[in-house]
Amino acid sequence: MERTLVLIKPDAMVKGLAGEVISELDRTNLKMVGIKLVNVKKEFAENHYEEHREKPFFDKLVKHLTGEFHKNVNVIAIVYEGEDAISRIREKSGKTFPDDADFCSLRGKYGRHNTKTDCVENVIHASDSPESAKREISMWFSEEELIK
Ligand code: FUP
Repeated sequence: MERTLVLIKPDAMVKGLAGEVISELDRTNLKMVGIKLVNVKKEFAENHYEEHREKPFFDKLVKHLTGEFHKNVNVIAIVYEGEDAISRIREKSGKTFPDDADFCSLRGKYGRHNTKTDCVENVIHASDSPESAKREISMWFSEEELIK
């Protein structure tokens, strides 16, 4: 049994795609055990993307998650639980870069590289390993906010 964190990122929120994303993720038949709307602050976004702190795209990544490119819109954070939850959600998400992602994946369908802002607008974040899932879930949710 695994848990994984999903974030519906500002590009998807501003385009009204939250329902579509959740419908698609529901088809995995994983159990949703936590969901909330979050106004992401800069320092929090920097901690979320800690592993990329030294990368040249870090600043853009943080600006994207805080909604700076998308009217400062909020983000939806969700925790899914079930067998192989991490890989099943990653498969629905598609590869990191929308141009590389399967056409039928969420990133393939709805993502883009915004050439004006040079930002990878890739619709969702999904934990990539049990270690990162554990760290990310504890950052975004308290124990009380998750269904037992
Ligand atoms: P993923 O786990 O698929 O979200 O991908 P990564 O953890 O490798 O990257 C996190 C975010 O950084 C992605 F959403 C997109 C962004 N990114 C870039 O903008 N440029 C890069 O070269 C790599 C990642």
